[in-house]
Amino acid sequence: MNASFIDMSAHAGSSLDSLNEWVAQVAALTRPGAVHWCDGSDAENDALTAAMQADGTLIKLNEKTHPGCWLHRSDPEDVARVEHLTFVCTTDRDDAGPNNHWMAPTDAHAKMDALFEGCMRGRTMYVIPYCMGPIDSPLSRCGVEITDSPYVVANMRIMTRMGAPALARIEREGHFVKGLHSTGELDPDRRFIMHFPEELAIKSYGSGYGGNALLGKKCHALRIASHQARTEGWLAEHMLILGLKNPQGETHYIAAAFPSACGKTNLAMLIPPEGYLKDGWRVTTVGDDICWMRPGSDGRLYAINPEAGFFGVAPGTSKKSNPNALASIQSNTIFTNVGLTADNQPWWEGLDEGEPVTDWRAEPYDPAKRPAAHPNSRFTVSARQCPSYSPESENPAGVPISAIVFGGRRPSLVPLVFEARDWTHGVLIGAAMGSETTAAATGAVGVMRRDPMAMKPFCGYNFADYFSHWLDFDNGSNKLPKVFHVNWFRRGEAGDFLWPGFGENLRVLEWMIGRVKGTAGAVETPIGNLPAASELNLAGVDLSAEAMEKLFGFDQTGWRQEFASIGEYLEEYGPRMPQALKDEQRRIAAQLEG
Ligand code: SAT
Ligand code: MN
Repeated sequence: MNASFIDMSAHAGSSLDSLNEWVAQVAALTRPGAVHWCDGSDAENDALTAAMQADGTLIKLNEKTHPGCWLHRSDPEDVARVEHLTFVCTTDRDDAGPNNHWMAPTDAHAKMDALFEGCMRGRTMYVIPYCMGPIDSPLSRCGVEITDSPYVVANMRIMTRMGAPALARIEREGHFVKGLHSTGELDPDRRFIMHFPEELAIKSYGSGYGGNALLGKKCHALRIASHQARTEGWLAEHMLILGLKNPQGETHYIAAAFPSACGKTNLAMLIPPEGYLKDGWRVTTVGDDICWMRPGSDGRLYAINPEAGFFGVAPGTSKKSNPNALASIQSNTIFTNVGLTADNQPWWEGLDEGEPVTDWRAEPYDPAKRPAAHPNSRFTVSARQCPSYSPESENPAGVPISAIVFGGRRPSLVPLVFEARDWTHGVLIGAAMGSETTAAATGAVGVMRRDPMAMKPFCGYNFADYFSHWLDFDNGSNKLPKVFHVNWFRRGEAGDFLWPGFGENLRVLEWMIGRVKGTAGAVETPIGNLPAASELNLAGVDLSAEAMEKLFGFDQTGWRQEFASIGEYLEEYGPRMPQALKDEQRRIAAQLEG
């Protein structure tokens, strides 16, 4: 590792002055024993990995079955995002909005700098230049994360384009997002994730967990980027991107927003049901979590995946639910907080093969005590290892989006799929999204909350302004995608899921593309267009009468209540909430009265 140490002075005099200056300031504050500039090379990664194996940060998994795979066990109190400790620090509190925790930037800097003071003594400070998106794409944006966690370095290497090419782009552009991170003492009482959108800066202290510590991901690519996107005329969204190829050989790209741990990875890697496969239908994966979109010269929205890897939820991933993900994570993967089999293979609930002997806390597995894998245990793997990986992921121009899909976990009321009448209605559908909470964040699981566009934890500014920004894309010249809402999680009276999901979701995507092309029919209702009974191919799917009614029906009384609640929600944002959205809510509420 010493060989790849670069003296900070190596960059002096170049256009990296501001980067050098910032690194020097951070070093003066945090007092590391050494500074390492990451170049992203294999040699650097090998050296770091060996050091982490030696000190127990990484545990080698079965090299025969899982070559190049590692297990990391995090602190048991540090296993998920911490929304209550995540702040957006804007000069004006209203710019952060009721959707964010807020602190004045000067107070936040003072609080964080006190925590960072001397925190890297005796440790190595890593400087990670990274690019979110293909290195040559005008849609991509760069950042630098400074961290004292080698685990973060190893994950950032998989999740972003990290190292020398990113540093070269930063040198060319002269600007970047500044992210400062330390695991600190991992004390939940000394843990904060602070964002300074006006300064394009992030400070994160006290957690080593993914969304809190891999600053390129949620902190940069969503919270800071959503702010940048608003000022620059694009969108930074919590969406997967998939390519859907039909038997005629046409590929349509779909972007879909679901809250964390609601199946984005599964949908992005979907394998069509047998008959569809025979006919030539294919799904290719561009991204599973984040989507940056901007109008191209033809007025269509073009999207890139700013990430280079997947940070997916392990539990529930199986040959049945997501064979592509399972195939991806057989090698060169970092597992975090999963269980182990007797022969050192990774194991989690829902894997459907093998037996755990050790749980994620390194104790003998006892189902009465705790699950083998933490419900939010994760795998980190390069996107290129996915059998459905789309080479279009590297296209600097991005891919044209034909449809945008919103969805959440809704056990009742919400049908399988419906289509927005137009863009404004689509924005309302996104703004009104609700979902049950999951283990991806600390706090109660299974509680219904509004999670507009799956961005509740990730929008770096006031939701009212965010909805205005979305509405502004309908400017008369853009050719915007059609907008849909799906609900894979509708339950019956007995509590069972009514829709089989997974591969069968392709049937719903097929209907959407039929709508985009004008070949599929729909029934108009006040909440939007539902598939006419004969228009969604259900051949070979066994659905009960209850399922048919609940998945494809429209419950006027239930929706009347839902729209009253949506109206109240919009009012919470006061006068900043765009009138057009309130009018749309009122128009539909009035129709529901009829
Ligand atoms: O923890 S992450 O934010 O990286 C993953 C997620 O919750 O979506
Ligand atoms: Mn996510």
